[in-house]
Amino acid sequence: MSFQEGSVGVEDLVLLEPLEEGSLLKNLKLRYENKEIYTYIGNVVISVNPYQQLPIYGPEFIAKYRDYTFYELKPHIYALANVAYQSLRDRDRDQCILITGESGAGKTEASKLVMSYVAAVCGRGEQVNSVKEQLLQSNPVLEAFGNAKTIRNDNSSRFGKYMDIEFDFKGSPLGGVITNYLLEKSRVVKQLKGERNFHIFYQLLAGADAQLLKALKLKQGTSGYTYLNRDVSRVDGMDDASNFRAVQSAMTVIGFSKDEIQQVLEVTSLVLKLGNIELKDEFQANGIPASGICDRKDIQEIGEMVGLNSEELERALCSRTRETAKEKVVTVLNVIQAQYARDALAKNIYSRLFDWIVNRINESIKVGTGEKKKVMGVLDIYGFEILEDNSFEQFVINYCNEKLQQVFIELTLKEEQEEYKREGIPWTKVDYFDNGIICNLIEHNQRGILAMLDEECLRPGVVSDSTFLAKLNQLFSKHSHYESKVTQNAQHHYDHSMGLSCFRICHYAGKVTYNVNSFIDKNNDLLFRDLSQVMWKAQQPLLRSLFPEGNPKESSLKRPPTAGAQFKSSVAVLMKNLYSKNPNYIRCIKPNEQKQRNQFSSELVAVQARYLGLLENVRVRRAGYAYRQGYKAFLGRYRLLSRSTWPSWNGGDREGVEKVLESLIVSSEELAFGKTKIFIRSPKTLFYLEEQRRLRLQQLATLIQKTYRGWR
Ligand code: AOV
Ligand code: MG
Repeated sequence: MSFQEGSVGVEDLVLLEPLEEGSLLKNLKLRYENKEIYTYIGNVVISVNPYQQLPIYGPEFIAKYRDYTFYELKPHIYALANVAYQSLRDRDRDQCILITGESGAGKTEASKLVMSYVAAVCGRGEQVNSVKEQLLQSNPVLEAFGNAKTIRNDNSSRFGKYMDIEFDFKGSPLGGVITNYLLEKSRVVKQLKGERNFHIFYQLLAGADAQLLKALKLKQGTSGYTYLNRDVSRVDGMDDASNFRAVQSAMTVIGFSKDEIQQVLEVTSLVLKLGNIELKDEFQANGIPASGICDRKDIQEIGEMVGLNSEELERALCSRTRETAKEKVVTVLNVIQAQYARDALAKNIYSRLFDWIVNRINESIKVGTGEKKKVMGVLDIYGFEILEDNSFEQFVINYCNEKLQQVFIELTLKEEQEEYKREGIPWTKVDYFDNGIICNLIEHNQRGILAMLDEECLRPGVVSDSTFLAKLNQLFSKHSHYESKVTQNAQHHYDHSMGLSCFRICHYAGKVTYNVNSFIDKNNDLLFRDLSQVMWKAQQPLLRSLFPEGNPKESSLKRPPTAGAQFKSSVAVLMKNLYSKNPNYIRCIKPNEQKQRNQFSSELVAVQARYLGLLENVRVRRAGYAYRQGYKAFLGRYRLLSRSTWPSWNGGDREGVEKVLESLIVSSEELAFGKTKIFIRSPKTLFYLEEQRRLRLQQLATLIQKTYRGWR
């Protein structure tokens, strides 16, 4: 059924027969087994992680895809990148590339393929090359600080990333802007069994020479650090030491000064050393439990390294000052509270360092505001997560995916229908699920779950995760996408798998049960002021700049927005940005849980295919037309195929297109004439047209050569 010689299965699922889940999976499997990891649904690319290096990348392939139109070669990310780039350059249409899929499905690799393709085809010259280098080198730096080995992926991005690459009118890159979302900072102090902390810690300990280690007051090897899991320190096939050198050199290319790099490493080392500060029980004279530091060595070394008063740090770790309008009240912290304060400080320092690094990169790649720019956005963001134990992090990640699904629905499905309507072409209605109701459940300004959470966080009096849950239960007891033990009871179907401290949301991709434990805490994301004040007093400029609220002149009453509110507003900005661009989709699929090549688990893929909405996507495409183009552009490209329109044509564009198509063997069912555009049902027909055009061009070239010889 394929339109490409020598291909396996169908290259475009639009051509699938019969159209159902089983055949879709079979087709993906067959192709995967033959190392064809890419498949289209119209202009959407499905990518199945090969877990092996395939010989389909690099300059030779880039050159090939650059010279052909979308359906002429085998499906490839390069083809998608090419269409996006050309349409940006030639048609002045801002683009975005949305890459989704679950952890380990290949999103980050796909985003790097897009970037390397665009870098290879766009502009030349010393200035342009240096911009390209900076953009590309941002990857190793962000991965060192933002990626980690997890059970599901040895190089898992623990943050979401959106990057706008900006071009001038000729299509040469000028620079860009990176936005990062929600670094998983809990990883800094604790990792699951079999997982690692962020790569940079291991890179630093493996790659720093004796002199640097000494300056950073570190010992070689990972075994001496509490914040680094004991059970894994190395990842197969990953060379931490050489990656450390690569990161340093990438930072230099981007424009970090030597001094800045040193400060970044000092702060990184500071986090490790904080973890080694052991706390012990102490009691005040009146018997009240307090806490103290077991061994002052680490805290003193921290003090020396970044120039802060280690006694003040100790005091801030073990006690807390509350300020009221009239007085300051100091309370001592018990060991559990002091450990909590220490870990909160470590997480805060690291996540603020990460934000600082992103900002610093942005400073280097920033483009002047005066210039007119064309933009290509690349979004590489965590896919939908259903873990055994789902918490606040999964909740916001899944919220983001719910919003992305909404963009997908609205832009792809609705746009498609609306375009047919505009063009006056009959449309067979395709039913699809509109997930607006779920988005609303989470994000509604007054009555959404996030708003309820904020309300609880800000409410005076005793608040807890359970008062928050009680509120949700009361408010959403009748909501069709909300469940909890309480509301279930009311509905008489009792589910033993759900704990009392849980609520469940029926996401578009499936049901997810969230445990409310520490929702309030994570949303509040507060750092005791004592700690930020000590950090702000550090002599090291970088560390100091990370804690502006530690400045005593800053009002202590101003409350920073909650984590949920921040995330919601950054998602809103992202959505606005995406809606203003022409979307291109890469849907990544993980073929097996073992990270193994040549293994395709149909069950695992079926789940992903469902929540990526692949079948629905094909249905819409099929009900419609795979290809469409304005009459003028179409005529421009194909008019040489008919004697009526070549070499000259004086009539209207639409009549011209009719003449061209009359002269070819194209069934009328394949075509629809809209008000401004011609619609072609299957890619096959397009491929046929392209082939005819190529033959005709060859013919014309020969003709010209002959004539030219005749003249001589
Ligand atoms: P992710 O970005 O989707 O997961 P990655 O892009 O990091 O997943 O891919 C995971 C691993 O799969 C990579 O480290 C490669 O080993 C392999 N891989 C992916 N794509 C390819 C490819 N095209 N060719 C060869 N190997 C590939 V996460 O960031 O965890 O959500 O959080
Ligand atoms: Mg990733």
